[in-house]
Amino acid sequence: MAEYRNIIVTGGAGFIGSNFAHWVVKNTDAHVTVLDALTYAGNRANLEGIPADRLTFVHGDICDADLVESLLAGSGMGAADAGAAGAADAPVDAIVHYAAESHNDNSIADPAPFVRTNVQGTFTLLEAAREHDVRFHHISTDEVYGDLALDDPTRFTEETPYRPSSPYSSTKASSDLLVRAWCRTYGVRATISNCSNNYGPYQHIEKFIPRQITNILCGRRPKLYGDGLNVRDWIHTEDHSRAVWEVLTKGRIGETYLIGADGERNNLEVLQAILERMGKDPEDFDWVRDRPGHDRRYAIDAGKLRRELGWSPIHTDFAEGLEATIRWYEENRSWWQAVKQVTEAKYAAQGQ
Ligand code: NAD
Ligand code: TDX
Repeated sequence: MAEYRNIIVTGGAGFIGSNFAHWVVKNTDAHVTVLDALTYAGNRANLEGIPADRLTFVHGDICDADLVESLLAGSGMGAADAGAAGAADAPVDAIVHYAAESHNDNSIADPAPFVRTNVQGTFTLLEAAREHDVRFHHISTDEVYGDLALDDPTRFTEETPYRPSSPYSSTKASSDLLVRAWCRTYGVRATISNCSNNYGPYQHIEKFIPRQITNILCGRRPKLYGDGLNVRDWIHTEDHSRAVWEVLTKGRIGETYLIGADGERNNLEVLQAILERMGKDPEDFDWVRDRPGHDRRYAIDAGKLRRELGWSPIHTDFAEGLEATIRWYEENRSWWQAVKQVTEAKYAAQGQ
């Protein structure tokens, strides 16, 4: 099992990256250096509670080759928070790459930032990892495999051909291919994980579950796309973090691992579970315009991860995980309230 002392977590101020940063600090001895541009989706507050001597925060762009190079060369901490300066004296020995433009609807409205961050940004990091021979783990998505029919008996595996549908998923697929090529051609010590839909605390309220919870909390009606029968395979973000750690420390170089927790549910079911838990009538929502190119169903077979690395999810009760997530948004109104108006105005302009 490989050991790491100082890990760069790109996108560590976003939803899944910040959950991973908290998990690493709580469960390992590694120091975390977060590199995050703090786009609309990043929030420095997501990292609150992590002791200053375990975290270095660098406010910067993964497309900034000079900055990335200086971080790996050990001279880039000038951009770090004053409070955390000097906390990380060990050289960076791994990059876990979460930073991305991550929302499908945004990619349909304006794909340009997706090509820049997801493709150019991954290229920039890979070049630096190659130069400094740093272990690289790439966070990707099940969406690279396209979608499945509702009655298809199969699920995605590591062998499923790539067939991305949206500007978002096509840029994630592109970044995966770059990682594979850099691994094979240049010997970059890389792995890839493709995970299903995450839920849990700190998820931006543009995404399905927190959008509906916060709609109800501020007296708006939830919004369901299309016929509501699209299926997503839900996993609690803490289970994703645990799986990424397994792949980082025990995964075979050059391999891809699919991460999923057998959590298939259609959107209508999930929305009605939220309405019910929040004391609302199950029909108290609006049907809205469907997403163009909307993927029908995602489903992950995580057999390889379970067999090879011994991982299994601990959040196996979706109702319980959803309940805790609802509570988190109820108790952390100040975290989301300021961006609710602008998020909903954007959706309203799209008829959603
Ligand atoms: P998010 O949008 O919540 O967070 C993305 C973070 O990246 C933000 O903090 C943002 O500031 C940062 N960022 C964006 N552009 C940057 C740049 N150019 N330089 C540096 N930082 C930048 O996203 P998320 O939902 O936490 O997703 C994280 C990763 O996990 C992504 O790679 C995504 O493709 C992948 N993923 C997400 C899911 C999901 O369900 N949300 C599922 C599977 C895989
Ligand atoms: O208001 C809504 N109503 C609705 O019906 C929203 C925001 C979404 N939906 C539907 C669309 C999808 O079928 O809910 C489902 C989930 O939507 P999103 O939260 O936008 O997630 P999805 O498009 O499935 O992508 C997510 O999982 C894979 C993440 O955003 C990606 O980053 C990840 O790669």
